[in-house]
Amino acid sequence: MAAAVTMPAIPANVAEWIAAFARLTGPARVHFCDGSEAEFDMLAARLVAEGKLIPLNPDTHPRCFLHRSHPDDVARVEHLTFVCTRERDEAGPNNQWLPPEQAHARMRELFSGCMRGRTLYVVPYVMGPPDSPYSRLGIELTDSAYVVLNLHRMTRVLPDRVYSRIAGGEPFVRGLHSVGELDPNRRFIMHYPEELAIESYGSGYGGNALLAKKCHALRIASWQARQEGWLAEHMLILRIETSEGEPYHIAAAFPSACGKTNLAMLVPPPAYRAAGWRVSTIGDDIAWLHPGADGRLWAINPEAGFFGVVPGTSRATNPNAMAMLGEDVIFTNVGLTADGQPWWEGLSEGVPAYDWQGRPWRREMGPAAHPNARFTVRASRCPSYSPLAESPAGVPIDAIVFGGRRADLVPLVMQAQDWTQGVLLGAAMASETTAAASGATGVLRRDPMAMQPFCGYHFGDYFEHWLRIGASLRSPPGVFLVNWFRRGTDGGFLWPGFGENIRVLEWIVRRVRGEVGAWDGVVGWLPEEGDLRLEGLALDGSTLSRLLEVDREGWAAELADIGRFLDGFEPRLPERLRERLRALKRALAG
Ligand code: SAT
Ligand code: MN
Repeated sequence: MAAAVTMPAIPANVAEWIAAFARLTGPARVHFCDGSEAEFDMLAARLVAEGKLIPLNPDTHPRCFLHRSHPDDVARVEHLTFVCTRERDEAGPNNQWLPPEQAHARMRELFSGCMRGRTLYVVPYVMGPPDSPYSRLGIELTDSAYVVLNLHRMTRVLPDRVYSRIAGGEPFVRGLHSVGELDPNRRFIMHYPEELAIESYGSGYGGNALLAKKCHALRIASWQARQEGWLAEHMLILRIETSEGEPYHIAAAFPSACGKTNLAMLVPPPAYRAAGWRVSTIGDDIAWLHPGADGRLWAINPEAGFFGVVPGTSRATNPNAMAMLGEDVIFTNVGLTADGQPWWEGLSEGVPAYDWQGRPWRREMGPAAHPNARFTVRASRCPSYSPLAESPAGVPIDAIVFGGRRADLVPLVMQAQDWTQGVLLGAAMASETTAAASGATGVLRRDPMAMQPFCGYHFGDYFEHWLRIGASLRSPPGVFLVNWFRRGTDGGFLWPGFGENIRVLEWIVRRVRGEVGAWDGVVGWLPEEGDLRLEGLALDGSTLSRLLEVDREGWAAELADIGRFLDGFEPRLPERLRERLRALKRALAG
């Protein structure tokens, strides 16, 4: 097995690491990725020949492909995901834990000989604009050409940059991945933050396999961020320009499949557009946030592409996404029409001929696309993508927004009264589970800062880190809580959502600018009547008051539950959060 002989520019530590993994896994050949379009085309053609990628109709969807994953491999698997630190307490009760030696031993056994007859791909990537001081390096070794194609679109595959920076002494995240046999009983995703290493076996799907995304840019990066004084967050980043042309930047955390992509690509309704409001997209999933020399918080998007949920995407819900889904897209687990077009629930045109597993589709079978079907596309294909996403310094964040899917209690919008309260509300976030992870959907669970599946260390330390970052900022962003998902007694959503969410963003911007007041709802500040612009919406008064009510009894029960939830992070829970929670309980009772 002659590994690491073809590219002389590879630093010795990288070459040794690749050679050791090749010795363990025994591939037939090693392919060093160059990140070029020619490489993409060559690998896509190879997968098409193997039947693992289906070219879509070239007239309607040029350069688009469909991939069908194994039916047992369609989402993240939190129960098989581990954070392996030397001390169990470092991983915290929010993570599954194994001692590193034990995890390495288990993975060595699985990896042993697993790539016989296969190609081992070496994918060196940069997370973040390559010239940004906040960018970070990683290399994924994988036996999946589908993973390589996805990394081509979602990261910056730049071997020269990566190898020369590593040769200069820069650390990099080491990702090892094999699809193995795609056997759910032989599947693990292990993280070793102390070693900047990831080992993943047995899945070819999404966050389990595209190690640059959740594994690197969130779990490992959150650990690095704590050491280095920044934050790695599960947040979209958007830029909003007011009718006066003033720009603001918002970072917003929502759990997976709760509308981050749609919000990041929001198209304002006609009246707002006519008045000059504009929204552009910097990122749809991950933000790396750094305190700047000016005392503000600055954000970069470490990714270069989107891995978005397909079902529900339409011209009505996300016209920007629809515009980018016509060309150069990898679809995973969507249905297919008779003339080779991708199809999913929510599209108004076309009918599926095949479901996501390739079975002839009939209405009785239910959805044709898997609910966690995804598109993979380069960010630059998005009409609302902002050139500022490539800015090495990033953008200054004016507001942080936390949001989840909650049928009741949490109002449409409220503002935390200060950073500490913002951290408390973020830590207490709860949301109904979605198809992005395996397991039951629609179950309410706590998901602090939308990071429950992604924080690479103890939540108690994480909350403390958030408080410390806030204290270090001279001009911290305002912190807001939103909920687009309140339901009425008939089960329907009370708020229209999508483009209309700009009405809430406008209020947030006006609050940040200090232009409007707010009433004190104890748990947060809420819009005064008339400050939330609602012209043109068919909302009756009672719906509006439901959307903006603070149900004191409901909140008293909620605060008690939050207290019990936070108890789980003792003794590392910051006393300041506990104090603030007590103060809120007293104020609510009084
Ligand atoms: O599968 S991923 O983890 O990449 C998508 C998500 O859950 O947000
Ligand atoms: Mn996500």
